[in-house]
Parts: sequence; C-alpha cells; structure tokens
Amino acid sequence: MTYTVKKWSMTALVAISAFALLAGSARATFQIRMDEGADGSFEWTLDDNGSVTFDSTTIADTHPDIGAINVNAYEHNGWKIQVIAASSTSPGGHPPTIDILSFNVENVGAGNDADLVLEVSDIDFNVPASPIAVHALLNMAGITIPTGTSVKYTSYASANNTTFQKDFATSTLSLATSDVVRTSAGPFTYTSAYSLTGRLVIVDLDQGQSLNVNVGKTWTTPEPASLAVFGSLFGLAGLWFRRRKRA
Ligand SMILES: [Ca+2]
Ligand SMILES: [Ca+2]
Repeated sequence: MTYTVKKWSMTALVAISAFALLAGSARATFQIRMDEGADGSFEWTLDDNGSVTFDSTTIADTHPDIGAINVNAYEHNGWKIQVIAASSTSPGGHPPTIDILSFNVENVGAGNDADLVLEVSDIDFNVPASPIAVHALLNMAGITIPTGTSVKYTSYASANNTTFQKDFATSTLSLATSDVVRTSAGPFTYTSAYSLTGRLVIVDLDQGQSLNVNVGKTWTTPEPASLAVFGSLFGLAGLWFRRRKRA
C-alpha cells in the first residue's frame, strides 16, 4: 500500500515538474537589466531562470520560480552587488505588480561616479476590467540614503506589451536624504494585455558607500480598495519622515 502511494506520488511529482517546466518555458518573459557604466547602454539583460555572461562574469537567476528572479553577489565596473531580488505577478496577479524586493549595492571603485540603473519588466498583464492607475512605491522605512545621494524609481505601463517599453511615465518617486517627491498620472484604459516596467536610478553614491533599497514597486490599482491601502501606506511613510526630520 505504502509502495503504491509512493509510486503514485513520484508519478505526480514528475508530472507536476514537467508541467512546471513547460509552463516556465512558455511564460519566462520576466527580465531584469542593469547599466553600470557611464555610457548609458545596458551591460546585461537577464531572463527569468536564465543566465548571461558579460565581461567574463556569469550572472544567473538562482530562483527556480517563474516570476521570481534572484541574482547573487558579483562585482563589476566599481560596483559590488550583494543581491538583487525581483518579482512579477503577470499575467493575473492582484494587484498586477513589478517588484524590486531587495537591491543591495556598494560603490567600491575609485573615481566611479556613474549612475547605476536597474530595470525590471514583464509582459502579458491581464486586460483590466476597468481603467487602472500605475504607481511607484518605495518602502522608505527600510532605506538609509547617504547625504548627497538620490534614488529615483519610475513606473511605466505600455499597451504595446513589450518588455522595457516606456510609453507612459505613470508615476515617479524621488528620494534624497529626507525629501520624498511623488508624482502620479492616470488612470489609463487598456483594451489588450499590457507590459509593466520599473526603472530604479541611483545617483551619486560615493566610493565606500552602500545602499539597500528594500522595495521598489510598480503596481496597478484597478479597485478603489487598493487605492485606499496605497494611500494609508503613503501616509505612514510621510509620518515616518516627519518624525525623522524632527529628531
Ligand atoms: Ca553601460
Ligand atoms: Ca526564476
């Protein structure tokens, strides 16, 4: 009896794994890319569950799930990256989200004054039932920004449904040591599947300084309920900053 159950379990496991692989190869459109130099062109682009070699360094997604990318430590061009973790909820996640869960970076290069740019993107987000607004959100409670450094996160949506397509700069969030500037536009109406892109730019992180950006987020809010949650989160963040300023 035990043997039969085990055998059935093994068969199910193999079947599920095969299905996961098939589903994975069909839906691995989630990508991240990074620009570490001053030339403005991207150094590398990494597919979900893929790997890429640049400048003799192999960068691989170590997270087996589709919709989740993990990049472990490497060093290039004066930048020491400890970890990048990002996620996507395409096609049907609620709310539809492109997320930078963790991005840990240190400037270790003498005379390295370039901006650091990280972008995440995915396609095939489901057609919304009603007009949607797209927001950028950073979890400010987790970020300590060195004096003189700024962080800017912008979210984009595109009806062209192409990765890294930046048709609408729907929302921007800029952070310096104690200033938060947020702009927002929309909602937009889509009649077909759309793509989401998040762009994180770090400016003037000096040599010897490091930055841990905990949550950069591009998400869409189709329902008023989500907007209320977003508003209260933002209110809390504002409260935190006011308290910090007073201290
Ligand atoms: Ca470059
Ligand atoms: Ca993955």
